[in-house]
Amino acid sequence: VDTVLSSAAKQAVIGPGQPFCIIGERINPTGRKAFGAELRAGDLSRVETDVAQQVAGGAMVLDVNMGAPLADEAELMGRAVRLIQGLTDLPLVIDSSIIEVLDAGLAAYEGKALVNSVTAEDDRLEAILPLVKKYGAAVIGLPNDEEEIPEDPARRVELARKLIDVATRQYGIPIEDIVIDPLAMPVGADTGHGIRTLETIARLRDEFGVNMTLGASNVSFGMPDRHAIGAAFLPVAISHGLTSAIMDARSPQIVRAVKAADLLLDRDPWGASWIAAHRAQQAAAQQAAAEQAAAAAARPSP
Ligand code: THG
Repeated sequence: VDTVLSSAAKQAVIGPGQPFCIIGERINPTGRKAFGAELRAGDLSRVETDVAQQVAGGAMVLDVNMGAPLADEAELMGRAVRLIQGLTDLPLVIDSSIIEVLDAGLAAYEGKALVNSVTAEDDRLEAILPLVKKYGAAVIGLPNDEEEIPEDPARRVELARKLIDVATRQYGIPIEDIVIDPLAMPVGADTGHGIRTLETIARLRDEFGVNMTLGASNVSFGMPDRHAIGAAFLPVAISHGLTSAIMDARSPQIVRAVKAADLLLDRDPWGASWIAAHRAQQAAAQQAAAEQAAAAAARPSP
């Protein structure tokens, strides 16, 4: 099944036969002190560079999270969504654990957004799924409940089943608009986390055929050389059935690993995208060299 997101002018499609969907994680104050302070002061100026860098890096969708402690998150989310829509036509993910913030983001958004996220807790499902339905959005489901974030892949699959059942039967949300997060956790905290995530991905694909996304940077958190870990994890996860990730789209190492996986798994017919990206890079390098040579020639010789 394909999950189709849209902005006013553009679509992004998440699906098992599609190129892997790169969702840029960067518009998020987590781990960014200066950005958090700016958000508390109502200053969104840094978002402009964040958008530009992620678009240049190959993001196909952008995640927007305004979760800075003590900030007016709902007001910021509404403003951020309006601002970003003026900077790019990539579809957006509205990322918050607060219902009013999701509502503010959806109200400001023109198109079909991806709501990030709802858990399998009854009160969360009852509060968030009506919003998803009202705005005709798609939604990310996290397979945890009031009791636990389960370690066991089989338990994650059961909670995903609950999420999918409630969303489709009680709220009439089509299965293609449900994206399940198999839960990615730091291998630095427990080296068993990676394999549990991968097993969950394979089971979710076989059981429901749903689209999936996860926070790819979570996996490498606290470890050195994070990009190398991301570049190894994502192709493996993709071959298990992962169809999108919230990830660092500014990292050529990670983005190229994903593009190579598309090529190897026959999601880049004739390798056209792989070759086109290489040619564009060569052309950019040639252009830069020519400009440098012209600048040197224009300088008076000593
Ligand atoms: N699942 C879903 N949504 C999510 C997550 C998930 N949204 C939030 C998060 N996890 C994914 N987004 C990020 C954003 C940033 C980072 C990690 C995940 C990150 N940032 C650097 C850091 O903290 O070291 C910033 C460092 C810097 O620039 O200074 O790691 O799992 N559904």
